[in-house]
Amino acid sequence: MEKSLAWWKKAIVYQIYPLSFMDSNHDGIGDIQGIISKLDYIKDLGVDVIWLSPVYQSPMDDNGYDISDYLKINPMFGSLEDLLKLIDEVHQRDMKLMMDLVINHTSDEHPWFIQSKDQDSPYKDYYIWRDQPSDIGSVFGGPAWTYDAQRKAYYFHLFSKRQPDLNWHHEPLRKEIYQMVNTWLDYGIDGFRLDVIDLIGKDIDQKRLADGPLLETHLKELYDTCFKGRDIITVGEMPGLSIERASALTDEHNGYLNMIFQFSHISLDEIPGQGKWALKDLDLVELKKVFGKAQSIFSKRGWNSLFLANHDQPRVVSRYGSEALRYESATMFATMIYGQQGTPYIYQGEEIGMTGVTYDIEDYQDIETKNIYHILKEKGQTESEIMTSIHKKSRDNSRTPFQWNNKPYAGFSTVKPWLKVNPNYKEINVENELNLEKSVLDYYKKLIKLRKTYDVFHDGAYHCLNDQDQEIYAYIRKNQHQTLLIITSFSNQETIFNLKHIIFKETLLNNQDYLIKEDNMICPPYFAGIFLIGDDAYAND
Ligand code: TEU
Ligand code: CA
Repeated sequence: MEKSLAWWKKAIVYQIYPLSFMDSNHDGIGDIQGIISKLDYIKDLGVDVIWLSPVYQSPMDDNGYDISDYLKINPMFGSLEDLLKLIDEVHQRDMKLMMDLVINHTSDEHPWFIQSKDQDSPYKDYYIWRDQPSDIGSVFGGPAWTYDAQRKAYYFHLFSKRQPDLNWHHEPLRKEIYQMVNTWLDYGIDGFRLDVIDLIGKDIDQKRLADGPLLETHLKELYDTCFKGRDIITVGEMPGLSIERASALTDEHNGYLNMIFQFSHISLDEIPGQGKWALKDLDLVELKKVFGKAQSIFSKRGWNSLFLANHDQPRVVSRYGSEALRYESATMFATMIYGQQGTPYIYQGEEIGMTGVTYDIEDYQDIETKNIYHILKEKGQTESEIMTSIHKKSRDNSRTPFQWNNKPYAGFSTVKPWLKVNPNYKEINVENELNLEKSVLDYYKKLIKLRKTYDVFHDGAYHCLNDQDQEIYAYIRKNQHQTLLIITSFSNQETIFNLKHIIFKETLLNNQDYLIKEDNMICPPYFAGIFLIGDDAYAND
């Protein structure tokens, strides 16, 4: 079945983490005016939509994912006027702006929560209160229940204890949320990324949290009250949802969201069931299996989002690739993921191949990292075991200030930033990338342009050629007009890809030179290439 190609299916999305993007007023904190000053850079990349992580009023316990007023802008980022200006400047450049919507929980400083502590307040049921806690744990470590002396009861919080979960069973709360959502849409923003939205249907007494019994009921109400009839882009972050369910919830006819961030591929480098800090190497065969499943399921129903990184995930080069072969591995991963079907998401700095950091524990700012350090200590892990996990997985890996140039603080600010700059900024920065003959940035631009030139990236069928190969990931994208072959090597050694039956027509993009000897392509470490090939029997499923 041919799919209609809504604009958001062809769009390239760029995520901005405002704290770390650009500081305009010299306080060490990124801000809205800083973003405005860099819009031409983003436009030049070929971006269509900007996703802005939260800039709302917040005590910043979880860097803004703890909101104390949904309709106010945090003064550290600017004013509502600045935000309206941002919307306007984005639109003037023919781009769109998507905001973050964090409605599973608020800050403990939200007036609703403060009033909810009073048994007699009209807000008493806005949050989840129980006389006795259960054994549910919080995502950031420790119990998901905290006792409140005023209310003389426990409130539920799946994240930090300063992020109480809203009670979605309570209709007046839902109505206030919808009103707020519509207010933002009426300001002229173009859509939302919905934070941990798979949690809003939970039934905590049955211990059903992600994809809970009322998820679809609430999503439908949200859709009918706020999204329906508006030409916007919506993506739901759903860490606890299966690929099958993600496809159903994004169905073109009776879905509630355009697409979902689904995390099956993200958890492959952790020991199953032991959480993100229990490290395991990525297995390429497993990765192909997960991507193959998603490509197949979404080709029939719903729509996929393509991402490897965001503000919660470590930098791709350091996580899966090679810092020594930074250009090669950064461009290879981009080719591998953005060659697939779905809407690409680029996280700020990915396009210049920024890397992770190995700081001392004192230099980390992230609440999850700080918590886990103490929890793993108490569990008896050694300092070096703990720091190995933190260096690999801390969320601060991707939150270090954006590296614009080789001036102090990487051109992000003129004063010491809120989080230490990655010491490699003199080598890795936008200015350098613009001067290099072969740069990650230049490759990203070419890749984005290519995606916009060939519709086969949007509508072509996917077929993996080598499910069981441990080094090379090769797949076909095919529609009635073209057949593409995408070859990516996950090896830091030279590898061989056998080309028999494949008739090359044209090389559309490659990150390095390759050699063809008889039937074989000799691929250098982290090779990536996209080729137009002859029509053949491959992509028929
Ligand atoms: O993240 C949701 C999420 O699943 C995280 O718990 C993720 O698993 C975690 O960061 C792993 O380290 C969203 C936001 O993206 C994140 O920044 C917030 O901290 C979280 O929700 C709470 O709002
Ligand atoms: Ca600032």
